[in-house]
Amino acid sequence: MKKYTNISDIILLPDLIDEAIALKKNPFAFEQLAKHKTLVMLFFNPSLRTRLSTQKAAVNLGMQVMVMNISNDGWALEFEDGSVMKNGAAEHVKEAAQVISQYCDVLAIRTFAGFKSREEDYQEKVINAFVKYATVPIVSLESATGHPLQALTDAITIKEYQNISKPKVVLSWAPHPKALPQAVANSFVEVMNLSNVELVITHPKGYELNPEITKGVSIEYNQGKAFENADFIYTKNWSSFTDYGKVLSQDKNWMITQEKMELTNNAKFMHCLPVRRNVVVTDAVLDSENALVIQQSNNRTFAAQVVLKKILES
Ligand code: AN0
Ligand code: CP
Repeated sequence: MKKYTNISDIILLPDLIDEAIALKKNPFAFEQLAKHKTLVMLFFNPSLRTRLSTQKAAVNLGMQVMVMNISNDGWALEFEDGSVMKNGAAEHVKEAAQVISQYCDVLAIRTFAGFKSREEDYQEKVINAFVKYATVPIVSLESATGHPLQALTDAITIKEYQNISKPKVVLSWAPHPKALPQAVANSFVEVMNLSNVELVITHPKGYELNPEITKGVSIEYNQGKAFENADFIYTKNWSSFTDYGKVLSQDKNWMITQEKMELTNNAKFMHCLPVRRNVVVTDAVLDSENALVIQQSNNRTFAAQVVLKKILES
């Protein structure tokens, strides 16, 4: 693996999942692999799980880790080629990426959607600038339009908890007061498209995801109908793709409740976290035995560990 910024960087998903599960059983089996190697993690945005689990994953492989909250502590970066840097930005990504590369062996970056323009976000200007100018492999810790480490985690978790060979997996939109990226939903759809599952997406009209990503996936606007026979309910809010970055609905009827979970085939409940209780999902669902959110967050370590291992080995 040369980099991990996209689900398309995965070579063989089933093998990667099996290897992650093996690492979970024996996390220190490769503790010599990355001795004297360094991971730098740059955060343009907040994080709890990604920051701690990726650090833990690196340490499990014997790596050193340096973390920087670059938005607060670094110089403001310029990303446009040929710009006259008279305004806020003090340093161009062209230098910054090459400089950082000299201090590490893998560079991981979190950079959320800016919501200024759909074109800009879907061009992935920030992470692609680092891919272009850095001289070490890049790992996405969630970029403007994707969260591939989360999606790999989710595929691992589904593999662990499925009890039929082809489970029905429902990705359900749920309300949220703020405009959130499509990143988690996009990567989840992409990884499910590589998996042996029946995927159904349910959301209110107007919340259609990028049609290039959902091509061929069944969309059911009736949430209750979508939930019938589901084995996994994966919930996430996202803001509109067509009316880009807008919150079109906060309809409480889309919140995940115990009554809705009862329509399913005793489905497991999944969410990437952080989640707003009693807005996205009720306490009863989140506190139920069917909720996998804590187990999911544990798997973040092994998703990151298998990705770092693959990159270091290649
Ligand atoms: C972010 C998002 O929706 O992309 C990060 C999720 C892992 N969520 C929030 O900002 C609440
Ligand atoms: N799921 C996830 O990426 O969480 P953080 O934003 O806390 O890293």
